[in-house]
Amino acid sequence: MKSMIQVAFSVVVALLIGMSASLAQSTGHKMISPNDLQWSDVPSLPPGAKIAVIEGPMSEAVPFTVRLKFPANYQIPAHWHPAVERVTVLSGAVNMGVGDKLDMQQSMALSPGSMMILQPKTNHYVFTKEETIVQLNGAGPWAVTYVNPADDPRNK
Ligand SMILES: [Cu+2]
Repeated sequence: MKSMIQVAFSVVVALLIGMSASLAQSTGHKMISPNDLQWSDVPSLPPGAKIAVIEGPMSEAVPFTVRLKFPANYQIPAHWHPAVERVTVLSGAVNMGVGDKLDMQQSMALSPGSMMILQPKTNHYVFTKEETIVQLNGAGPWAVTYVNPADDPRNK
């Protein structure tokens, strides 16, 4: 009988330890340094961009934080998102414009420290002249919809 109680006790302890471990994973705070970032390709953007997901995933209804790295002379044709897009420039410069078609004459250059907050379903475009890193904050589920479907790299 005593051993039964001991077994039951250790099962409860094991469950509690397991629960606190998974709680720590879902609510634990994160300390991220640039060296921790793992960069990968971005199927929804023209080739050349890299993404590092810090918080997410972007496909679920949770807050996300990602970094995007664009090479020099990179362009993202006009597109929109289903939710508010918050862009903070970390390095380089991002040129952004609002409209249905990429127009290099109609844009604003955002330098490091600058931020842009874009409302859902606003057509906008991006281009760079130098390598640029931005941070994107928003809430999923995220999507990129191109004004002209032919611009969508997933259709190529
Ligand atoms: Cu965008």
